[in-house]
Amino acid sequence: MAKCILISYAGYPYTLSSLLLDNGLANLAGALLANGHQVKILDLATVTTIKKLFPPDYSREITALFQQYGNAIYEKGINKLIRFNKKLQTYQQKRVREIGRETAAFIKKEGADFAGIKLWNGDGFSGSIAIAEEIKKALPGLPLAAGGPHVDMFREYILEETDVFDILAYGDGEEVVVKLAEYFDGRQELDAIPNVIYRKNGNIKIAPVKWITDLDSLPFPVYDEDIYLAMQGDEKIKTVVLDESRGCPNCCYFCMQPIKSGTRLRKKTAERLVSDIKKIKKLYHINCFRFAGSGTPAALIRDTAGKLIEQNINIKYTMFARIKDSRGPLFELLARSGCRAIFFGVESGSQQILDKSLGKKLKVEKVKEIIPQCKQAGIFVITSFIFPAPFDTPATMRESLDLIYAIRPDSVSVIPGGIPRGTVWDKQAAKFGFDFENGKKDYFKALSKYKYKLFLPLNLWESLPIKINGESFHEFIKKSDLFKREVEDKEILTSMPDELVPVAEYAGYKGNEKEFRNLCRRLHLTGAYQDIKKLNQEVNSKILSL
Ligand code: B12
Repeated sequence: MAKCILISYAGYPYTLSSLLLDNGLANLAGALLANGHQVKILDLATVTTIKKLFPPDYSREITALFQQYGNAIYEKGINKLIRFNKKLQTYQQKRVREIGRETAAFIKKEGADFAGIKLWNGDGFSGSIAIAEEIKKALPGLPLAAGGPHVDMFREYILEETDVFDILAYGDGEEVVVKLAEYFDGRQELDAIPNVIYRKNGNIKIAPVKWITDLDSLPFPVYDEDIYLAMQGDEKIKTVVLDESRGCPNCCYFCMQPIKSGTRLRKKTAERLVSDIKKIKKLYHINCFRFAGSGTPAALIRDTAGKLIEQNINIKYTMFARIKDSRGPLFELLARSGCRAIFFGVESGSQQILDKSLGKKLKVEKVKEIIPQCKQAGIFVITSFIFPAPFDTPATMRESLDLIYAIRPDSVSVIPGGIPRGTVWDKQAAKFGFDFENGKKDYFKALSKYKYKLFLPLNLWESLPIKINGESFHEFIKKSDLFKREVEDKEILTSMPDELVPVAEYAGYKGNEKEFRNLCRRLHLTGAYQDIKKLNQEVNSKILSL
């Protein structure tokens, strides 16, 4: 039997969302334990990591800057902000190496046959490489496997960036991690394991994918404090993400989901979901949930909601849903069963952009019909918009803004259209007006390492070697910023994710989500770990009390 340490470092936890529990890690631990292996989870998205990455004098300096300049910080205070951002990045790059050494010391003390690292983008990726390098230095014989969303997105590009990981794993990880444990135990051939990517005789080998077809066969996720160590105290916000469905047959041109989890929709049964919820409530006293699927299937959530009401199970939950599957009466049922927020992918108010640029199979008229029904049921509605997308013009921007003003969602998420690897946009890039300045490979390599400069306005973020609709990356993302500002000017909130809606409610900000969003932003951007801890304590005490 093998012992595995699972590690996840997603970079500086820049949103409160980062502090929610990680279902991927809990599932992997569940799978290993169910097969007789040993496991510990080091989830580094914690309050302690915020403390480590943001020294008190830096925290005071940035707080003073925000106080001094107020809203004028991006104009009058911009040079100071740029200098601060650089200084903090340099500090964090050094400090993360120390986190790597601390992690290596932990593994040494615990003893392990291999480490499994979950990879994320931005400083999560560069930081995880630094941590892995420190582990390799201290424990040269310890095999390192890596998986997670960043591997799904970039696959073999990661092996071109670094050779610190011995094996990468993409797709569903529950069966793969068990096979890896057997491999490190000497009972399994690497060539026979699905979903793995590794170097063999100088070449990169990508094993074929295997999706778990029956999601009811997934192991029960493990959040025990002695396994999932960050469960101790108030390091995390104790909301559990439930894997109710995976895969998506829609294949919208821009979306990574079919690549990450396959084109076939797979789902748990309502019976299994309700049994998981009951077990999580009983074992961990947690009553706040979020569904993980990119669009929780309507029939599944209807059956689940019915059972929650029937069995008098008191929870709050949020999810992604599809407009084309939704109906008014469903929302009333969901609201009664504890649904607090739903995130809908709308993406554009222009039918032409939806059809030609996004391949979204959605009618603007349907958006106008469904969103008010969902709001009417008392559910907090978030709609996402991709702006700009290929072929967007000032006229289609107007159409999107007009749609937003007509339906007035409770919050809007705005992102510029990037090209996820493997999507229709990637495969037919030229047709959509994407022009890779130095070739596609160069673009994906740059994207895989792309650093977020959270203190700075988007136009000061590093550029990427791509032109979109004939414009530079900078010009393109500036338009996204402008779109967001127009929405905010009409008193519609932006950037409030669904999973934080119940958290805001527990923290006493129901109906005042804008203030909550601003508070969280300020606390995370100033490294105010003590205040974040207090917030976690307050929220957790309510999540855990029944
Ligand atoms: C639910 C969710 C969350 C939840 C749960 C986290 C999670 N499970 O990843 C919460 C709210 C905590 C969260 C937070 C964040 N998220 Co999030 N989240 C999602 C979402 C919607 C679904 C993820 C999910 O539940 N998948 C199912 C689970 C089971 O899969 P999984 O966690 O990836 O783990 C499986 C495999 O990856 C694999 N695996 C993972 N690690 C390893 C390691 C080894 C060794 C092996 C063998 C296998 C393996 O096995 C696992 C079990 O099958 C996705 C978007 C999407 N639709 O996919 C974004 C997504 C994963 N999040 C993203 C981001 C950026 C974040 C945040 C950084 C910030 C933010 N925007 O909120 C934080 C960081 C969290 C942290 N730990 O610090 C990005 C990641 C992009 C990237 N390349 O890194 C995504 C893809 C959204 C996007 N398109 O931008 N998120």
